[in-house]
Amino acid sequence: MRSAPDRLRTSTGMEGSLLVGMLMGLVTGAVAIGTAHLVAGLVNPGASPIVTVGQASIDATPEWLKGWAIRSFGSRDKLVLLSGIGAVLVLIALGLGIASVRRLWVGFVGLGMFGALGVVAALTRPAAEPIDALPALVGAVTAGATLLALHRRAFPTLRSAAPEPGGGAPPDLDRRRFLLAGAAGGVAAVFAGGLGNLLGHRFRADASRAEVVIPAPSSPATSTAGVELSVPGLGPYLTPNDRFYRVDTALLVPGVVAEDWRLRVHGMVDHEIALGYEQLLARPLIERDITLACVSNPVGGEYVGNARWIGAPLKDLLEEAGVLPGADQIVTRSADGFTAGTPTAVAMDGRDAMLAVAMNGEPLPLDHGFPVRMIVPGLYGYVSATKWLVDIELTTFDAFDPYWIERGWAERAPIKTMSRIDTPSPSAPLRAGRVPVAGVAWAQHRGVDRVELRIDEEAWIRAELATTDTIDTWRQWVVMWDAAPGDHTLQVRATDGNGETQTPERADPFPNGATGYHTVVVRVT
Ligand SMILES: Nc1nc2c(c(=O)[nH]1)N[C@H]1C(S)=C(S)[C@@H](COP(=O)(O)O)O[C@H]1N2
Ligand SMILES: [Mo]
Repeated sequence: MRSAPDRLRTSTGMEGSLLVGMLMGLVTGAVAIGTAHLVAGLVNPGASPIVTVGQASIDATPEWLKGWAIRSFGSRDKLVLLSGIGAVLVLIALGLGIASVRRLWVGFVGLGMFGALGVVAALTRPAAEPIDALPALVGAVTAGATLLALHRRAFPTLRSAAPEPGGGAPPDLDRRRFLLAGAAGGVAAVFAGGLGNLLGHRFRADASRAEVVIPAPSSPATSTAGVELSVPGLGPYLTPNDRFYRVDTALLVPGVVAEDWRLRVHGMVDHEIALGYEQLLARPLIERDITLACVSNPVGGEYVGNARWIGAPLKDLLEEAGVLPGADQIVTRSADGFTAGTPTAVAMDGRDAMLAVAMNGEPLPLDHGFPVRMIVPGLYGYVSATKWLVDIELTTFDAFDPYWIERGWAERAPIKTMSRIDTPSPSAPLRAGRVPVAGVAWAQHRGVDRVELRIDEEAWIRAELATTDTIDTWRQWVVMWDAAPGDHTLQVRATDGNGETQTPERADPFPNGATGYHTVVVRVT
């Protein structure tokens, strides 16, 4: 007879071990599929057992059953079949789990058989590669380890005691440790599976991007002769894609496949529009150089870049949809649920607001919003530049607060006039003599008319400006400086096309963009 406290910790009985077995089976099965799916996400999403075993099962389903499924469920037939297969797998997992309580080897044999099935299903797919066996193998091995760990947590006493010949008293159970381990296993399985899914999407999006051909724009960008000053240490006029800053809320880049992409234009419009990627590419496309900036960019910071974008004008699309009076906000939504709100009046005022599909001569990189993002010259990214764009809703500022507005950032955020000193850098050794001081200045959609440099609080010196063919990009500037030995403070300021000069007042990026003069201290020897 057990004493009362002992009974509390270890009481089991028939139903107890039945439940333990079922949970053990479910968690083990989930870990098998979750980890296999994760590995597939890394090596080849098509090699996930969910795909390979699912496909093999569908292929092996007798015709009469398939016919019945199609007749009864139409286009959802495959989902129904897969759910049926899933239900069978759950039952098998439950059974194996229950059997494993007494005879752990039964569980291992079962896992071995499923692992083998997964490997065969993966390797017999058309165009299979040896690596495709990996997901099922890893799934089976981690599931085996999970089963062992759960069993040890559940029955710590069983390890030492010799197994009793069938029908003995149920083994002792450590319920708390088992439930904790089971929950941890379940969470890990779901997490691994979800991660595998995201990675897998990224794979497919990469493949889809490789297939994309961007048509020639009907309105190409004008020539850029003279926009580039060649000064060592000054960055290029067009920022290469792999050096373009990236800012978003996505933990993992959403993998959107171009062929699956749909855009909905709805809300306060006369008629909704739904559009696929090919239809978007078939529209007249414009090509423009536009400098994008993040509101979080500190004075002198790197969260700004200039690219040559190709896209379909947003205005045309909105005119086709017919914007209803009063719809003062365009809310754009991404595949991962991010939202931005752009003033309708700004998008419609004739500037080159576009649904961009290409960046610097390539389809949009995944990190920068493939397949489609929005670009609106003159507005910070968080109120305009939605990446992985899937939805455009005409609404009002009163009716909806987008992502960053909910978090306190300004509702309307035109880009503030800003200038930056790129060279000389404070860290580099500088020799006395004639040195170029150079950088960029931007005031998108107002244009940069003047840049001035001040050295050691003396008079402002007017910088030489690179040419420009648009008011939507930054402008490079340079001043030749006779640098004398000693420490010197360099400061820059720009004046926009409306004659307004940058304020010297220092402000943090929150809530609508930083201000102040970029100031660099250099040591000349
Ligand atoms: N889907 C999505 N789009 C987004 C964001 C985001 O978090 N998610 N961030 C915005 C912000 S704050 C900026 S500054 C720009 C940056 O674009 P980039 O990463 O291509 O430079 O994207 C905008 N578009
Ligand atoms: Mo941003």
